[in-house]
Amino acid sequence: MTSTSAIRKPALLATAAIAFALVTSGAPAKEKPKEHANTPSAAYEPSMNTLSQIKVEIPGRKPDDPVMTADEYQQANEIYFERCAGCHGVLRKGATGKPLTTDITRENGYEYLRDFITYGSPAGMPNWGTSGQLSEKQVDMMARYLLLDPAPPPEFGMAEMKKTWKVIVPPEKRPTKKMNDIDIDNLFSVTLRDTGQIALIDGKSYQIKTVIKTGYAVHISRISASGRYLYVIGRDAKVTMVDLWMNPPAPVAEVKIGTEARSVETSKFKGWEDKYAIAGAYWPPQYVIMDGNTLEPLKVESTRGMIYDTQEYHPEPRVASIVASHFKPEFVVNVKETGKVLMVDYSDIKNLKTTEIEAERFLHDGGFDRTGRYFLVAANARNKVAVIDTKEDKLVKVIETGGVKPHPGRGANIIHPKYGPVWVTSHLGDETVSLIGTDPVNHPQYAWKVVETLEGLGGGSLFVKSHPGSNHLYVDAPLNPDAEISGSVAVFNIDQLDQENPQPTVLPIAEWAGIPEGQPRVVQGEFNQAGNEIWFSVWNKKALTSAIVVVDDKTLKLKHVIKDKRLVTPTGKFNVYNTRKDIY
Ligand code: DHE
Repeated sequence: MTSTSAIRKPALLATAAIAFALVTSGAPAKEKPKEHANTPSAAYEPSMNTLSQIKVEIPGRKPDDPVMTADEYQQANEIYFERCAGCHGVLRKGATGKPLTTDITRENGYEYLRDFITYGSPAGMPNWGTSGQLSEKQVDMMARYLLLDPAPPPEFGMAEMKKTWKVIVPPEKRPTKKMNDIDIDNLFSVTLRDTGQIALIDGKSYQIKTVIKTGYAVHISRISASGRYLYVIGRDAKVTMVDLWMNPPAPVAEVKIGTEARSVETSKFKGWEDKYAIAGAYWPPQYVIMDGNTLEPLKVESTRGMIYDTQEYHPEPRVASIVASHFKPEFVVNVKETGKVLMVDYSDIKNLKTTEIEAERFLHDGGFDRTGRYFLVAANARNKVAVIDTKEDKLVKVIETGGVKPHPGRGANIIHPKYGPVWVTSHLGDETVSLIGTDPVNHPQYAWKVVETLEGLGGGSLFVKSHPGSNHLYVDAPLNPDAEISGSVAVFNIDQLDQENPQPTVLPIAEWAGIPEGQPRVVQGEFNQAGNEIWFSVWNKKALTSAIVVVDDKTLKLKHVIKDKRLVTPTGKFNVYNTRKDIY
């Protein structure tokens, strides 16, 4: 085991990552040094890859429009959606970045835009030109493109969805009992990001049971309450429903619910198990409730509307995380740009009732506390976490996390020796790991406060993980620029968290994987059903070898390395039991 001191570079990204791809007012920073270019935060802004593929035309010309061919406009539009829309919005009306509508860009003029794109700004706009990511020609093209009106991408309503909806195996033709010998509850669905596939891996033998084609740049998997069906979402907004009873498990239905999406979930409340699925889109800004058995789209709801605090209209509020309430027949839908949490009552979708909770802008990912009652969601660009009471349908509190850009995944629930039950998040922008008290009944003095902060390995952390049976808290740092850090995981001993300045053990996971090529990043720990081992993805470039490293949770020793040529760019892993029961 490597010692912590050798690897730790605590404040590595604290300042560099404070701002993430924001265009601020003021002049471009011509003197901007190269290292200001792409912080982990900037690199982690959404890329609208599938939206970029749509064909667009130059909107009606204005007399003083710059000259641009249709082909150039198309190319510039692709670059814009892939690199800029995540911050500045598909319609250029602004998100975490400033608006780039033509009233503003024309006021600033071509040269200003060209320099801004070339050199970036100290506040976080990447230096696309001087970093070499865009050529001089491309920068010139982008500056001219921004002086023209944007071409709004098409909507995607029920008619379009129905055209993509396929029931591959109708319910009546599906098996009536489990046809395979797989221990489904200990199966892992592993995202193979760059091949648009998932691998289903047996939690005991570590064998790949099957590989299934899913949507483009597939993102996450969620499991139906019964554990039989697996729902997967691609960034192209394609939902794939897999029947785990089939031999081998295979897709039984699919549908596209938009052009860009990130989240999917299924109904979990008693009496509603497996009844509905829901998916949320980045574009168009909407969520869709589907039949849980066939994926037939039943209800499409737009999220366009007013920002919770300024009460100004936002044209494209993206749907971020979605979870299913355990207390009511409700989905908890988190809307990024308007900062609202929607409690969508699915008990009567013909007369849909939604409770709209004011939370905080830029909601992203989150998870439940250990009781399953409180949902904690990161408003990452605001350095805050909002706590939602899913029993009362109310905001409990918005908490400053004390770090830069919290990114919990679903977070981790542990019992702190002093503060009782706490929920944990790490941060993209710095090394802070924040522990938030979650027990208003037995530990009211600590509830909804950051009771302790730990130092992880550095900025660029994406996920934390623990398990009720484990005495460890695991913190990754895959987006840290330092290869040694991004290839390692920090592990805190929960029993020792009441000691002064608890130090983690550092596990050199990438080294254990024994991959000589590339700079693989170690990402997202996921426990097996028993909670006695934790799996980490060793995520390399598409053409290079990747792996999954299995760690014994008791001894923190290497238990197994899964290597297989089908394991291309593994990232998220979803253990069937833990995912359907919200254990993390
Ligand atoms: Fe994710 C969850 C959005 C990039 C791996 N990611 C989420 C969720 C959202 C989101 C909204 C919560 C879903 C939910 O719970 O319903 N992710 C985005 C982005 O917008 C972003 C920043 C950029 C993009 O263009 O997509 C992005 N995500 C990534 C990655 O690059 C990761 C590391 C690798 C990959 O496979 O794409 C990645 N995201 C994950 C994982 C989860 C996730 C593994 C689920 C964590 C969990 O524990 O549930």
